Amino acid sequence: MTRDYSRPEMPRVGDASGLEQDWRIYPEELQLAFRNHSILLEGLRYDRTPTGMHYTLVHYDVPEVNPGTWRLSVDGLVDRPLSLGLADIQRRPSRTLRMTLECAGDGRALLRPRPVAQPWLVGAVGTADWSGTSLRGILEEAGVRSAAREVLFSGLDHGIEGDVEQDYQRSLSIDEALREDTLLVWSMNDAPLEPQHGFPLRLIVPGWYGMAHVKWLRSIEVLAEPFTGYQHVRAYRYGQTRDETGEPVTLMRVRSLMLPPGIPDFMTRTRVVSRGRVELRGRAWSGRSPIVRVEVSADAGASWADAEVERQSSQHVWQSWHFEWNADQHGMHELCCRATDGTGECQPTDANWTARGMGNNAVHRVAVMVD
Ligand SMILES: Nc1nc2c(c(=O)[nH]1)N[C@H]1C(S)=C(S)[C@@H](COP(=O)(O)O)O[C@H]1N2
Ligand SMILES: [Mo]
Repeated sequence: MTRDYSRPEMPRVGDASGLEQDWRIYPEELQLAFRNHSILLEGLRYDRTPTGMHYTLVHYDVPEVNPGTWRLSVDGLVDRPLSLGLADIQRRPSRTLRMTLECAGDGRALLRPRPVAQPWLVGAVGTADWSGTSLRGILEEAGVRSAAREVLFSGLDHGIEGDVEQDYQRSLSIDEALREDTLLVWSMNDAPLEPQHGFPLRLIVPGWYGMAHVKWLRSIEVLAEPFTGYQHVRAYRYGQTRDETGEPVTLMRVRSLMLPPGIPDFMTRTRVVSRGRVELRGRAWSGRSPIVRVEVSADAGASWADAEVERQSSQHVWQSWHFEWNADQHGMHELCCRATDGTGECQPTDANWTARGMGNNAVHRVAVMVD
């Protein structure tokens, strides 16, 4: 099934190491940006992101699924392999979890040099209510054998990436898979999953960057050995070159975003506000712990002041923050925000550069003109 596409006639963009030194983006990146949209920053005002404003990321194509004939197989190191229809799964005990989800590549297109891939600026994030059943219940029914190390999740989507033809596949350790909040969900924001969000069933793994939440599930396989597929050992790694293995990408790093204040200039999105008091607000999250602090700078990060941070409404959900800015100086300003989580991690001023552009959680910057 895995085929090698490293043939000279396959078209490529970027240099040999998959990087681009220039600011100008390729048409191929624009094409990906249209397919995979981020949140509109003004959408940060909603506690729960309206489904159509939630970011989406689809590596290959949205697969065609007939819900009447679709089945989920559960096999590998289990005592009783299962083949479940959607109705079988929906008859199980259900729960709803509100959760913030962010793509690990968020912020990639702000890096220099720029890794050529889905060119996220900021806002590959959203918060939704996900309803489904615990994966643990299904694994217990199948009877996981004691030699189990990992659980592999395969999607129905198929494509070519990094010269490798593949199904989209990710695994979890058996401990992660058995955590109570790891869910198989069929609903987003009280409606059936939209095709682009994984209809009919997807995995939800709270705290993890987006790649773990496998959409369009077709199979769950319990493994005795760690999975070494493309999305694990190559794509989602923090390495300084594309060949370097680096640390695996796992939980979401601490991050904050600001709702752009005032009104936008159409072309550049530069903001214009009137002189005086300006209410700044936004959201902050981390996959590791609640947010304990958000700071705002009105001078491009030279000085910082504390914003007020709301308590987390439930685990795994972003927190809102607000700050009253005394905009008494005419002219251009660069507003910034940065968050700190309960583990003490704070967003860096300069990006964490990696060859695949993962986990760039540098401070959010917004250009504002005071009129
Ligand atoms: N089967 C499958 N699952 C997938 C993907 C994919 O391409 N195929 N993309 C992953 C990535 S990288 C992200 S960021 C999230 C995006 O989820 P969303 O589109 O519902 O926001 O889905 C993940 N699950
Ligand atoms: Mo992602």
